[in-house]
Amino acid sequence: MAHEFNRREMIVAAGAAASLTTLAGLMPSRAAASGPKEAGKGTYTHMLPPLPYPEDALEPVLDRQTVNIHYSKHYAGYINGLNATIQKLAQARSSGDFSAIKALSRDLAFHGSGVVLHAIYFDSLGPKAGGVPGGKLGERINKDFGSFDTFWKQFCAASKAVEASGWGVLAWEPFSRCLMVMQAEKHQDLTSWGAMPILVCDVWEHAYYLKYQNRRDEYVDNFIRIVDWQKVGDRFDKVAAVAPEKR
Ligand code: MN3
Repeated sequence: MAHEFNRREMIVAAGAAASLTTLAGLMPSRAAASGPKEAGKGTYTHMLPPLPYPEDALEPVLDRQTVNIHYSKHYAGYINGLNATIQKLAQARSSGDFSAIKALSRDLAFHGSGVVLHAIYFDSLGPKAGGVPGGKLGERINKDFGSFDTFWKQFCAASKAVEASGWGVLAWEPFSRCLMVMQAEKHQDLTSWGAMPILVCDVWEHAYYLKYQNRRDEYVDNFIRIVDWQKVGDRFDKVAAVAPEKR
């Protein structure tokens, strides 16, 4: 369900949003169509896109209530937080008062990364899940990891071992032109600059606790049953195509 923004929230600044617009190539099509929207000269806002499948489409791996709360409360909360942060940064530029810049920079990274990762998470899942990736993504996984099974073992191990709240991440790293399995603590920590996530596993407790309680490993082991590899492959094709040539 869409988050309603008031006029105050709609006024955001271009400078901070610019870093996110560079991620347009890896964002899901619905999210890209939903945000950021230009709201006047130099202003942008992010909107919560519609969930691309029914809330019960991921059962039995993820129950309807988990998907509902995760999407309409947590994901929407990060969008709200990002828009508020961008607005505060615009106000700081207008007033010349940058006394809160350290906290605002942290909020920009936290909420901005939260928005990107949740967009990719929900757009990578669906009822047409299962199997293994084909196409260029399948070829690339075999090249960079040896086999799909080896890749998936590393992805699951990384996801399970995240300290506290965070993510398992499969990312295209354009500088080295290779796929990488990474961890993210919170949303923004432990990244490698330039890496573009194409598949992410949310291991914050809000993603699984209603159904799995403390059994994060069981949730991660079941995650493969709801990954839509066609969507992940399409995202890989986009980011690999726009990446710079190897030096
Ligand atoms: Mn989450």
